[in-house]
Amino acid sequence: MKIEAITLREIQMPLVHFFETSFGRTYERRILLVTIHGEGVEGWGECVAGEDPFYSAESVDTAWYALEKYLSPMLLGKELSAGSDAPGLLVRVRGHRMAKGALEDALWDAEAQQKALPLWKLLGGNRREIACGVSIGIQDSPHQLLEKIEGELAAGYQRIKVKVKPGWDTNVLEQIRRNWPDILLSCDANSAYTMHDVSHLKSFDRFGLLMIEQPLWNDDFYFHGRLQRQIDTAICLDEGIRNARDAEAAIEHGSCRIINIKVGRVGGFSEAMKIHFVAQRANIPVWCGGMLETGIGRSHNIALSSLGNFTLPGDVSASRRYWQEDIIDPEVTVHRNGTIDVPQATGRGFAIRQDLVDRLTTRKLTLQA
Ligand code: OSB
Ligand code: MG
Repeated sequence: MKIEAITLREIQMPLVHFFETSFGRTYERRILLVTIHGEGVEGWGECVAGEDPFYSAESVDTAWYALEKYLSPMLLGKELSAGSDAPGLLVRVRGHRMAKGALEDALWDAEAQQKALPLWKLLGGNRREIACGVSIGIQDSPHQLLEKIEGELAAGYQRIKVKVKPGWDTNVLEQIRRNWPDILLSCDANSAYTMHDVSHLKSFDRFGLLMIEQPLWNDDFYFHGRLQRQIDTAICLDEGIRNARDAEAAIEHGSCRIINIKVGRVGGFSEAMKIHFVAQRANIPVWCGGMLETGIGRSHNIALSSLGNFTLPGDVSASRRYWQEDIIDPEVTVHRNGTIDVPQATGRGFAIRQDLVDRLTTRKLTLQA
């Protein structure tokens, strides 16, 4: 497919409920969307960078800059046969993985349409449905958190993950376990602890958690290995895994027993799949993380989650948990047994609500070949 034009666009969408992690609270998302135009096909990608550089160094604005000045020009006018062509063409740019991921995923999205294949099939997936969990942010009070958990369990979600930080951890986990001793429960610290907290983290073992996600520094796996040898709870790395090399090194070093794969964090589907296979060969289960995506990123996450080693419930959940109205049709819904159907239609399997996208757009730039 010849890349004729690339459109960058920023949309603004308020969250149904604020989302708070150890690094801050978000009420409204600013989201960068990428559209690749070529030979009558439109491929869409969503950049998962946040409004601020708090989860990683990237933000909406750094991604826009990288996409406008460097990454889009590297693809414009090129004759590309597949989404997997993108990483090689973008390799000269260091970092900016979320920006690259948006572009590469748009290309896979276009490729699936052009080949009239469902995206998940193009990626090599084989699941008909994916298992879903939810990530629940820090609330104003533990009571509010318990109410939220009750609602999500009633909706059928298979695993509850709560955000933790010093001061909002063992106290809330204690209360959760008192109410629900047997549910699949995990926690995510987004790097809120240090090696001074080892004995505190060790005390989480009593909660029988499925995992503790990224307890230490965002760029570390050396000390996570040291921590993993001192606690029974499985460590899951999120921020710390940037690529398949990291995954291999982290596994070899014993830094984690589980990996969270986010397609944007690692720079696109090609790298996400590599990580999936590295983990599979080492018997390390993976699951698909979320970044408060609109339906576009969400549909891509569903496709990725259909691969064989995504054996744990992910953070990919229903559109209505995030948005009053999602920008895809139909929106993503979850069955009472906590699963999402993998769509059988070609491409991403969800149509773009173009009118709604246009109404939400706050800036837009089309780059021509
Ligand atoms: O660490 O997984 C994370 C959201 C924003 C940034 C980082 C994370 C998250 C989530 C939310 O946990 C997952 C979701 O529901 O999309
Ligand atoms: Mg995380």
